[in-house]
Amino acid sequence: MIDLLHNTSLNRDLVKEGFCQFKNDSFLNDSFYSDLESLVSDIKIIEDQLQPVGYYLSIMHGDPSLRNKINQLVLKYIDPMVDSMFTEASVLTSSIIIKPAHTGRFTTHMNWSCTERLDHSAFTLWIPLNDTTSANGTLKIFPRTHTFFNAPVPVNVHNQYFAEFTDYINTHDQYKPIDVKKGEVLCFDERIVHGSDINNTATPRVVLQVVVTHKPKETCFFFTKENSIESYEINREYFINHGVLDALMGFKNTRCISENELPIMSITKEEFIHKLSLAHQQ
Ligand SMILES: O=C(O)CCC(=O)C(=O)O
Repeated sequence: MIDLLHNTSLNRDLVKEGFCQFKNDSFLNDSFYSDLESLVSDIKIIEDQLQPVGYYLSIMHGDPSLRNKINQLVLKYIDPMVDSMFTEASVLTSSIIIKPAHTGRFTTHMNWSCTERLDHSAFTLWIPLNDTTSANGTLKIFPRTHTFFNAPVPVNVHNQYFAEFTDYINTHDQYKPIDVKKGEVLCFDERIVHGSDINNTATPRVVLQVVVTHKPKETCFFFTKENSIESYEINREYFINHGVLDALMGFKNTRCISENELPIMSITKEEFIHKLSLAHQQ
């Protein structure tokens, strides 16, 4: 089994289930949470930013100075935490997610691939500022789905792979909300099928989301164009300066590294069910 994490039982969960929960470690102290709270209190959400999705992401809606401040916070508290959690990993990017009261559904999706080699994985560390449950739209994860797609996930089609049978996934009894308390860290493979429902409480749900890559020094995003798939150079500075809007608008500010024939990127409901049964036999 590949060694991603120092903690062997969490490593087993991450490799097998595609996610794990750091519950009893005191990685994050009070000053981290008060610094995060003070950054969040400076964010003034403009109503238009919430359209059409209903949530705020600093990587999309914030400006470079805010993203730089978040990066400073991550450098101070999260980079050392990543070093003590992972055998070999580094932070690629971070974002504050705010789901205001009574809004903010994330459609079921996989995250964008950010590594050229498929055997070099990437993970999200999902760090809530307040306890999250199904009441305020905590993260929902479909365990063991992280190995279903053997091709990079491009930024422009990441939620289209199972568009034909999203209802089946959304109502599946294994696709479950995960309760995460303030002080805990949920870690999941970027390829896992996940999403979340709206925040049904009157209090905003706030999360620091940090993407880490295991091993690779070269990180990239993928984009599909007609019959080809292109990869573009990205790094920590790129996300601070340009956020993800540049990527969504066709990568004006970075370099194309490669262009290849488009791999097959869809899956049928039958294939999904088959892969799920194989994943449960292991
Ligand atoms: O915060 C959420 O509800 C969803 C976040 C998400 O999709 C992600 O971190 O990849």
